[in-house]
Amino acid sequence: MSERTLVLVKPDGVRRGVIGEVISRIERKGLKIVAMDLRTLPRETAEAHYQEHAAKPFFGELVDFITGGPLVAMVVEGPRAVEAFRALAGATDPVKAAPGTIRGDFALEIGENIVHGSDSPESAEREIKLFFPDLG
Ligand code: DGI
Repeated sequence: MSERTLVLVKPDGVRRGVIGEVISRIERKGLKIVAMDLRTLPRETAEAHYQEHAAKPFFGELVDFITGGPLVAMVVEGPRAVEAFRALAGATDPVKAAPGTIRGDFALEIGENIVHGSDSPESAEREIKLFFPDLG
């Protein structure tokens, strides 16, 4: 059974020029991109997206960062897409992320870890509605 997940190439990934690299890894894995665009997030969308971190000390920094430049948002589909993309992304802390993963290969700082992938099918549904309200 197919599942969907929300993937972001965050502003650091766009600045670093790794959009193609991320897309290529998604495609090589056999996952399918079913929606995609480049956009700069309004603060309200960023705050809603990261609502589970609203009380954390790094929340302000996180919202500044994610709204600080264009990002690529996409909906990725495939069997166990949520887990499959998180495996491609690697651990949240890029120093701990295994080499061969996106974060393991391209990042060093937790606040600039290149990509986002939904952490559960429930989060994916909420995030896809937030980013792509017109997607059926
Ligand atoms: O789902 P993940 O992106 O792997 O991780 P998460 O949902 O725990 O955290 C969301 C984002 O918040 C993460 O990609 C980077 C940022 N973050 C998490 N922990 C810290 C952090 N940013 C800073 N500056 N400091 C943190 O401790």
